[in-house]
Amino acid sequence: MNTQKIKGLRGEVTIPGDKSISHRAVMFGALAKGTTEVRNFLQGADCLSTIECFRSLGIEIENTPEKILIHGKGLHGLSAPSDILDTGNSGTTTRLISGILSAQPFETTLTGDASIQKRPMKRIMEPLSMMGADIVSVNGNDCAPLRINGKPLHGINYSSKVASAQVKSAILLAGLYADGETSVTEPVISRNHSEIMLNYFGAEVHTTGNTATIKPQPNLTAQYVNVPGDISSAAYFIAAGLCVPNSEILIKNVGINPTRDGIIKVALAMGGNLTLLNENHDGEPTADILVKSSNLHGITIEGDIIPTLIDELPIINIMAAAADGTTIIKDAAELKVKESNRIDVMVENLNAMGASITGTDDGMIIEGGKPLHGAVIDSYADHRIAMSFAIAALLADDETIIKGRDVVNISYPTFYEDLSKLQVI
Ligand code: SPQ
Repeated sequence: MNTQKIKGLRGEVTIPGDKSISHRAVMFGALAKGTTEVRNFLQGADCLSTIECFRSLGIEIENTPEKILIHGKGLHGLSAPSDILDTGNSGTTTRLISGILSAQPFETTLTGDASIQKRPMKRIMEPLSMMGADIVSVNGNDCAPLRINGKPLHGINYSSKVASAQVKSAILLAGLYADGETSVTEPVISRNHSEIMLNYFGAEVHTTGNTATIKPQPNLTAQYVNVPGDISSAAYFIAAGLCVPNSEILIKNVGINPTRDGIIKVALAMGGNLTLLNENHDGEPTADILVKSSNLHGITIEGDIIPTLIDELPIINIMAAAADGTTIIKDAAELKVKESNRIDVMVENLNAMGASITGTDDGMIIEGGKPLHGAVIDSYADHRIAMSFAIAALLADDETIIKGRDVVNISYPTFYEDLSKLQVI
């Protein structure tokens, strides 16, 4: 990507559907009886991987530009795939579908791309095995490919070491098929889209503190799902509006679920001029977000807020580089096991642009306020890295080139188009 330092950004952007919610709508629709209609579905490569996996499991899914129709066959309606399931680049698809496949009366092998084959799967293999699942890592390295031989499952009370919605969701989905209640306790609560949507489809999930409990179900019922805009995608425009001088951007229809809204809290704590408008609290809450250029200052980001902004930490690094003073990020070791090692990759690329950032065991320290200059950036095939540095490029002198720029297709296929629609002043 070639961009030059610009003087200001103005305009409006409507963010595409939430990736986490789009995945879950397809999965739960496939497990429900009847036709589930999904509006504002994210047509990103990760969510398309989920669609393809469920088609391979015998579910008819119609994908048109206006809506997705999932002709679900109920909890016991999946059939054995004729080939290995391909989960692409998607950790969410890989881990959640494993919970479902653990209870099916057939054997499945699933795998994904080079990045997926390095991401840790022991975190789901362990609890699913405790439930009675037969799930093995084919290469014996606790990563995909995974071979799953479905078995009758029993309920467990599981205490997870990591705050992970993917671990929690895999266990809850297996719990739908178990012989008794299943509960998952997390050290800190992670995004709760599965709990909300499972209840909407007729399951019984209760949350007390950091524990989610599900009862086994005879079936789920098809629903209408309108997917809110993805706050993780909105984050790039929040950062652009706050950090590029003379800017004002209205970001429309963004999901502001409190288990995902850490970026809003951080932007405000850094001194950002950010206002929520048109809040709607029916189902998954949404709002429009108005951001204006601000003089940001460094802060410490740690503890319970981390899971609510884990995917936004790369772009928060860019905001921190533009801010005055020091930003310290702690308790975010999970960044090392995402699509890339997001600590190492941020440190390498941001320093290449003239910033001052040091990696730590569980985060990073950024000395803000250093002028950024253009550089050649390697996205390491990670969509969030490519989008973060497209915004950093707007703050830099000279040209920035992003290697692997098209990886934005994973979660935000129209990202560059939407960015270039803003009026440059
Ligand atoms: O699906 P994937 O590849 O894991 O995607 C990422 C992302 O940046 O888009 C993580 F790399 O988001 C995860 C997120 O980090 C999506 C997710 C979900 O939909 O349940 C939960 C988070 O992961 P985890 O491991 O904390 O549960």
